Amino acid sequence: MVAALAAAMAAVFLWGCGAFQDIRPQAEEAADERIYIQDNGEMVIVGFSQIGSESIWRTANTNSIQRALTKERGYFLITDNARQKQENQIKAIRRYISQRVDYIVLSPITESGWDTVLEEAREAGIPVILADRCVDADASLYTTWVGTDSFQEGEKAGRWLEENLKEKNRLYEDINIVILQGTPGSSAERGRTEGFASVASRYGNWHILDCQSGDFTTAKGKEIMEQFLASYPDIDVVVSQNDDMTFGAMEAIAEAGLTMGVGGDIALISFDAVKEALELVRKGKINVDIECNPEQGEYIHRVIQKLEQGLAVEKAYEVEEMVFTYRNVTEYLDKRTY
Ligand code: GZL
Repeated sequence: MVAALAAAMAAVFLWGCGAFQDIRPQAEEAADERIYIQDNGEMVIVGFSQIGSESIWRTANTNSIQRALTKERGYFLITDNARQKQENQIKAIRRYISQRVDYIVLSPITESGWDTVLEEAREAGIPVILADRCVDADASLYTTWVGTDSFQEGEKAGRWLEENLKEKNRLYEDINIVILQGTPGSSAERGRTEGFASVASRYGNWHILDCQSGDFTTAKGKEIMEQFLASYPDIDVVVSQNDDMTFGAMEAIAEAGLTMGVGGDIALISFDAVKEALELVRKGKINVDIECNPEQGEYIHRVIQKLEQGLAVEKAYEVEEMVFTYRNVTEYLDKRTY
């Protein structure tokens, strides 16, 4: 392998894992599907530690990486499903180190607890590419991060609520908000929570009544929403940090005899923008869905290509994202593949 030594240029850090450099695959590049393989003609072996299969988004993320790192392109991909346990991810990384893979791709379930195992990968000379979520560790312990700006996603949710209340002349009314958070300590949960708070903190009349984790799953999202409804009789807005939890919350709201969405008793702000949720946006059942793009495989493939050819790579790469409401969702719905 030519280039694990390619120095990753440390970029100026913004929030989370760093500044963003867009390497969206260009049409002309995509035409050349012959992928760089190692000088010795062997396949590039990649060990992928995936968090689990907790959500539609996660499955789409796994599929994106498996579609990009194919045998036809010169890869031998080993995928491990950690079933939402950090200790399983650490075991998988140690297995990949002992198997002497060429690259490790890691989607870290939480931000902390990675220094030791990332040190072991560095000592073994194996570059680590972070996918999706980020780690709170020395940036020298990973080569690059391909992900999404969850703080910006949270900000977008706050700005949508601001605009929506302005349109209804309710910006300075008392607004009662509950938040269904994702996995505690994940960069996705932290970014979305802090991003939304950066807008909400400007309004003393926005009351965040409660904030609990539904762990990004439908079942837990329903359970927490039932608790919220039992505790707070006058909820105006639910901020749900992924569509799977939103689906659970919707069941709880309906079972409580309340309405939701555009013109409903409770407004729903969701994240991910998977097809099933965008259908509900189109029907006005979900007010707004903040996209988090799981299609990261092609970005990871192009990063590995650069590294294999001895080219420097940036410290962070962003995938593009939108905000969907009933106003714009229809034109994108049919293109949504997950
Ligand atoms: C976000 C990602 C989150 C999604 C959830 O970057 O880590 O994890 O929002 C998924 O659907 O479970």
